[in-house]
Amino acid sequence: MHGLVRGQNNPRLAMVERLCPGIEFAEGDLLDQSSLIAALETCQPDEVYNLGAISFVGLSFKQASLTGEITGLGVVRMLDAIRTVNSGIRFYQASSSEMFGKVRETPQTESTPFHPRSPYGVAKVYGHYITVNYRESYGMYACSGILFNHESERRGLEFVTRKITNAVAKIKLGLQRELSLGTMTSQRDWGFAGDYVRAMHLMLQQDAPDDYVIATGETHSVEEFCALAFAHVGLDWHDHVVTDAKFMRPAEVDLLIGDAGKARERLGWTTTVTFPELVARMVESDLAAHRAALSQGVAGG
Ligand code: G4F
Repeated sequence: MHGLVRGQNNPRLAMVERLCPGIEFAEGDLLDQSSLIAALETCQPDEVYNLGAISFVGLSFKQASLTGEITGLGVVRMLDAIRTVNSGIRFYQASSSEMFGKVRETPQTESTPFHPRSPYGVAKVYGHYITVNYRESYGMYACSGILFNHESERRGLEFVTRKITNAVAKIKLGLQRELSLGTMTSQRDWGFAGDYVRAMHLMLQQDAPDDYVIATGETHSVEEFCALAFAHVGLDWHDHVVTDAKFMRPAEVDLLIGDAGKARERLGWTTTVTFPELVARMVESDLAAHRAALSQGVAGG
């Protein structure tokens, strides 16, 4: 297994090496076509998983054209690199439920029309359709996984789930007093990232390439996530959560809920972690990390 590393002295490299020992790394950047070709020539992979993106929706509003370059055009650069080096390489594109945006039907399926609500969502629609187009035009084994929100204790602190569980742990341990959030009414179909990675792999092991929705089929609001996370440590979220307009977005995706029936039927894919289990494992992980930092006299993030 090889990972693509971007930039000079990338600070995330050490973290990935620690979490996933045994991975080899190649340098490359989704903005630089020739670097992708060189990386593929070096690694000679059978499969390529393109998860590279500016993936934080909030940031995409502030850096819209860069998001288009990386999250959107980065996909065609990778597809062209594959065609140049070995068109037999199987390709997975990380498409997103953000493409559904202002949803046209509920639940969302592979045939639900897109109506993205952010520069990120718009760029992902391009990535999705260029993947479909290269499959149809050049016969490539290219799949698009339309993944709904997938979370774990490894989630970045900028995303709402980890922001909440990290704050819950710090509040419980007396390291923080309150938590500022944006829109509390947004509803998301939150699943466990490990289950979703299994789905990505399954997509590339089939006889023919296709596109699949990956989701739990349940939706919960940010408020519900907060309520469960605070309750897990015996606290009431009403006592600690405040709203701050600076975390609200120029346009919001109000409700997402996916129908993964096709993936269940054709890939045999199912979820293994329920919503309450997901919240609990994330809170427990942040509690353990902050307790460990406290015992070593270090303040955690
Ligand atoms: O955690 P979020 O930032 O995730 P979002 O926007 O749903 O996107 C994530 O899931 C997508 C899959 O559908 C991925 F494609 C994408 O890359 C990313 O992984 O926000 C979830 C909801 C939003 O409605 C947001 O407005 O939570 C709301 N929210 C409320 N307060 C907040 C906050 N989001 C963040 N990040 N921070 C807040 O303080």
